[in-house]
Order: sequence, then structure tokens, then C-alpha cells
Amino acid sequence: MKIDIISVVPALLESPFAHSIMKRAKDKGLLEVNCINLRDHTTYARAQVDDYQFGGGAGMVMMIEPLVNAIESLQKDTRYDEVIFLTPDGETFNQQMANQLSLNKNLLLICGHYKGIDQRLRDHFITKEISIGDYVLSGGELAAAVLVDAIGRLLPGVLNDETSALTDSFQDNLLAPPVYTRPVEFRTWKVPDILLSGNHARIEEWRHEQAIKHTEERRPNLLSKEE
Ligand code: 6GU
Repeated sequence: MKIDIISVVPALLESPFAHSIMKRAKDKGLLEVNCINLRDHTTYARAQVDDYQFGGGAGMVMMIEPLVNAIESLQKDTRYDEVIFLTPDGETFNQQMANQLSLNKNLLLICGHYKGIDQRLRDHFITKEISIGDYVLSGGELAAAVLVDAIGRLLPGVLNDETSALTDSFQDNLLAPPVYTRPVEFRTWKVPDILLSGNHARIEEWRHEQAIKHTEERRPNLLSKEE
């Protein structure tokens, strides 16, 4: 999969994909992430990309022209399955959306800044608007990094243990059960006996019960969700 990201602060996107699982995905050629500096596509003086909003009011708005220049220049080489605008008023991101997006070949992410982007870009170029939660970030970059991470780790071959994404929290609308590792006992706190029993059927049953209990306690709304 290829993910291109248009940003005014591309430096914010360097480190998130340079380590750990994202790095491995890139090294294996399973995920390509390119960051495009919006300022390289403006024709305005001093690399200007934003301006005052018509009608007045505080906050600058990202201009349509540099964004369209950037998008259309990228579209010469790539047919995007989705052109996604990261914005706090978008659809709230969740695991199901990550699963769906992971099936695409080419994604273009656009990071907003300031008061937002000119509405005409949203009307004519954007195919999806996504938020990562009900709080406001100073720009879309960290949200884009969240999307790329959540999507990237789902690509076949990225995780070492192919089954491990399937047992994540949320994958079946359940939170993950508790996990333990060595030592068996630490300051009198013991690992549950069942996990040491070697009885895999009973262990799976226990994990499922724990997942349900954990979900009931913390996120009961998940249990009433469909599928
Ligand atoms: Cl996608 N962008 C910004 N600026 N703030 C956010 C967000 C996105 N999602 C939640 N808050």
C-alpha cells in the first residue's frame, strides 16, 4: 500500500514511521509513506498557503490553490482510492474504518492546520473526512500518523505473528483479555493457574470470558454494537 501525506509541517511525520513495526512494514516493501510539503506547491509569495477568512473572524484558512496544485501533481502518477482530510469534524476513526482502509492500494491524506481548509476543496476533492477523537489537535499530522499506524499494521505480512491483529482489542468489539509473562510469581502476585495449565481449549474459554468481563466493566457500549 502507498500512503501520500500532504502537510505544512512534514517534519512532524518523520519519526512516527521510522521505527518499530512501521519501519519494518516499509523495509519489507509492504507500506510506502511519502510526505509532501504543501509549501512546495504554492505559487504565492513567501510560500504562503493560508489567508484570512472571508466574512471575518479569527483564524487563517488554508487556501484551495496550493492544495489543488499538490493533489493534481500527485494524481499524475497515482490513482487514489480515497482522498482523506484529517479534521476534528470528520467521522470518528475506529478499528472498523482501519480494517476497511487497509484494503486500499493508494491513499492520500491531507493534514489541516489553522482554522481549516477552504470549503471548496472539501466539496470537490475530498472523498472522506476523518477525526481521531473528540478533542482538538493543532494540526492533522498526529492524526495522520495514527491512521497510518492503525492501517499499516493490518497489512498482510507486517506483523510477525499473523494472527496477532485478530486478537487485538476492538477487532470483535471486545477489549483484549489480560496477559502475563514471567515470572510466575512476583511479590506474592501470581499468574492465573489456568494460563499455566496447558489446556488450550480452556485457556481460550477463559480469555473470552475475561474479554467480556473487561468490556462490560470499561466499555459496555461495545457489547451492544452490531457484528
Ligand atoms: Cl484529524 N485534526 C485535528 N486538528 N484535531 C483533531 C483531529 C484531527 N482529530 C481529533 N482532533
